[in-house]
Amino acid sequence: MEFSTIAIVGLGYIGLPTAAVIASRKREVIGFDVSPVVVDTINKGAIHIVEPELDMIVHAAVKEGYLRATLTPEPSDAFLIAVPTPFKAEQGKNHVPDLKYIESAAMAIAPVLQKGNLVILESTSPVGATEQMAAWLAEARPDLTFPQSHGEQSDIRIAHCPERVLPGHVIRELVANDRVIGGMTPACSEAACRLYEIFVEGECVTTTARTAEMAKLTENSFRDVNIAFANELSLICDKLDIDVWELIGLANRHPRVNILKPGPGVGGHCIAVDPWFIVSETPEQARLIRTAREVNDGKPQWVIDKVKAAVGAFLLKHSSHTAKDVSVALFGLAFKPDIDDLRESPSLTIAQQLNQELAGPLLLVEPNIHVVPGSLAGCSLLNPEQAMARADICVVLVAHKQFRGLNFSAKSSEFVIDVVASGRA
Ligand code: SAJ
Repeated sequence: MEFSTIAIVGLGYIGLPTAAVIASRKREVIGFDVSPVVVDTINKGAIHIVEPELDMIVHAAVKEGYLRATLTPEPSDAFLIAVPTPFKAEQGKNHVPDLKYIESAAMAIAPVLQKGNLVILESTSPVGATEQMAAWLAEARPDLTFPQSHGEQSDIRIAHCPERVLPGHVIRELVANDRVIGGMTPACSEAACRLYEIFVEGECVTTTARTAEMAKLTENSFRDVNIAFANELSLICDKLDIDVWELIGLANRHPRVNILKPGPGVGGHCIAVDPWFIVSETPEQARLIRTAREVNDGKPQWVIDKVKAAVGAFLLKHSSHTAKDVSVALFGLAFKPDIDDLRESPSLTIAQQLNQELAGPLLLVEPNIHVVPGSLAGCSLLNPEQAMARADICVVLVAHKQFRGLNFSAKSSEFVIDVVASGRA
């Protein structure tokens, strides 16, 4: 199977880097997105997201004519769908996945599908989503045959190949990571392998579409459960007056123990979301996975309670002060170290809630942003030294490199809450 033209549907955090990397291998790539701003930006050779190295690769690919973006899908040899899979808004509390963007993507490409095309779903999806997408395509194009009805003889090949790249390292991981290729039939897997071999240096391992869907959910659930273990230990150690970081360091000296790091909670758009796709389909079986989500989701409130208790202790020690006089500095707002991404950040949630509940000033330190987020309007954005000088209570929420070695020793230890042990990094 030859792929001279490849369409990427959805030019976000996964679609755009994938489009750019394929284009850098000198294939014609047509990126399709519903946002005119995104399409215009890319056609100018620029990017709308923050990801190291991506700007250079997109710029070169557009300039050399291998990558262009469009608002309307065009006929191609392969279609790679990388759109979001959020929760259903009306059932947000039940965490039911919403396939509406996959459905729209399928409907958008259906009119231009041709015999011999390959369609790949890359979006992280609940088990069964690829079969559902195939059903929507078949309904829209009764003149073509699909794997669910015609097996190996189908006109259209369909596979699920989940993305697994780490934000901040996307360009390297897109090329280096192994890929799980879940074809609806072996011929579908074979076709998808041929496509990924254009740019992937890792191994392409084939399986079924359903197993590939579950593999991706499993990877992120594994990490979530392991982070929950560390977060639960931090609560236990706090009660028992044991230093959790020392404890983890000691336990990790065992050759078969590798405990992850506690923190303010789990953020981002993947690990805090994907495990629910398993829970929502198998609620009775997925007990550990659900509990891990609950443990991690409960951590921001634990931090908030700690800060409020420290404010109370400060007032007891300083009888001339009122709650309005006590200033709290938060070090870090991003969802993980050394990035500027605040979306779904537990530290941002903590900041927003403290901003509502504390009477005194809230000082923010986030070296990766230059403007205070709208939801924290009125708070000051300071550098670490300014915040340390002005704050009565310091709370370190993210282990950004700029916070390494900060010396809080001038403050009484009960007024320094270092959730990520930045002082030891
Ligand atoms: N975190 C901790 N303690 C740790 C490690 C992480 O509290 O020891 C927190 C981080 O601070 C952050 C959250 O977990 O809030 C998630 O960060 P992360 O670096 O673990 O992962 P993501 O969300 O940036 O990317 C994950 C990756 N999945 C796995 O490592 C299994 C990535 O490979 C996936 O492609 C990505 O999800 C995705 O798109 O699904």
